[in-house]
Amino acid sequence: MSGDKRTDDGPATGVVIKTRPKTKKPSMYKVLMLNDDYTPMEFVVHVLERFFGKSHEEANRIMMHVHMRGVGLCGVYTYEVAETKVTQVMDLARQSQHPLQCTIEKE
Ligand code: TYC
Repeated sequence: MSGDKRTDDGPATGVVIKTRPKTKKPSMYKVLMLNDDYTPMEFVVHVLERFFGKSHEEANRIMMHVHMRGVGLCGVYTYEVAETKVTQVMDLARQSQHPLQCTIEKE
């Protein structure tokens, strides 16, 4: 018999040691919407649906929160995605001649 039973103290084989992959979680950034006196409520709701994937109900809730409190959270993204969302919002607001502003804040 000379099969797979270990009978000496030779080097162990087939032992897999899991090493932690050296990856880092990306920093995340909040996209915040700011209130103003002129942008129509429906426009803000539209923006939240179109660029932040919110349902009509959630978009309304966020818009009203911003309207009442001055600032509100649209979403949390990696830097490049957050930056793109802000650009998209500001471009559409400018085209539509609304003063709507949104900003990025590191989480
Ligand atoms: N305050 C605006 C109004 O009364 C509505 C509004 C809500 C504007 C949220 C901007 O981010 C905003 N028409």
